[in-house]
Amino acid sequence: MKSPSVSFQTMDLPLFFISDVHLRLATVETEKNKRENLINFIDHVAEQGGSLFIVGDFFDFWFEYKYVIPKAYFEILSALQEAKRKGVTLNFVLGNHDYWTGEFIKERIFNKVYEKETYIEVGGKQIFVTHGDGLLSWERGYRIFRAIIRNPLFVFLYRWIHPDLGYAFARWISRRSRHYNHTDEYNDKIMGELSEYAGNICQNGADYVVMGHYHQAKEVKLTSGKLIVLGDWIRYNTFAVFDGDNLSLNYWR
Ligand SMILES: [Mn+2]
Repeated sequence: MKSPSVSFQTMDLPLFFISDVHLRLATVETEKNKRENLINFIDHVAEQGGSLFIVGDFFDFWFEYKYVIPKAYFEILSALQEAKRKGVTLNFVLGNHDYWTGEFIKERIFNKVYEKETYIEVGGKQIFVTHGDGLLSWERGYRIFRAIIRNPLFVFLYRWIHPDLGYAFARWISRRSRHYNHTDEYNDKIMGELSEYAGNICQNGADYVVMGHYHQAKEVKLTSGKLIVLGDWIRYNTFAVFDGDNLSLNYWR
C-alpha cells in the first residue's frame, strides 16, 4: 500500500464532515428536498461555528470553465458563503465527481481545497480524511481511468467543449454509473477492505479515518482507532462531528 501524503492543518472545533451529496443539475422533487435539508444543515453548522469538511462528491458533477459557473448550485453555494461569512472554515476534499475545480471553488468559495487525502490534527488527535475512491484491491481499471480523466491535457481539451454539452455528457455518464445499491454481501466485502486500510493508518498513529464514496453509513471500531464511512445525502443524510474528544456519525433529522 502506498503511504498517503501528510499535510497537517489546524482546525477550529467542532468539526463537521459530510460527503456524497451528489448535487444534481436537475430540479426534480427529490433534489429540491435534498437541497432544503442540506441548507438547513449548513445553517446549523453556521450557528455552531467551527469547521465544515466536505469529503468529496458534493456535486454530482463540477467542471470549472474560465468564465462560467453552473447555475443549479447557486442556492447551495450561497449558503456555504453565508456560513463562511459567519466564521465557519470551509474545507473540500475533492471526490471523483467533482475533482475538476478551479479558482472559483478553490479561492472564492472554500478556505481550503485538498486534491488528495490529508491528515488533520485537532486537540491532540489525528484524523485522516480521504474521499476513498480507488482504494479497493479490485479497482485497478478504475485507477487507470481516473489517471486519464485527471490528466491536464484531458482537462484542457474538455474545457473547449461548450458548457451545455460538457455538463450534459457528464450527467449521462453519471446516470449510467450510478450504483449505490449493492448486495449486502458485496457491501461487507467492501467494508472488510476499508477496515483493513483504516486499521493500517490507525496503527501508524492516526486516531480516526473518515471517508466517503461508498454510500454506506458505518462507524467501525478498530484495534486502535475508528473508521467512519460517511454515508451520503441520497439515502442517509449523515454527518460526522468531532467535538474535540469524540468523533461520531449522526443522522440529520
Ligand atoms: Mn465518490
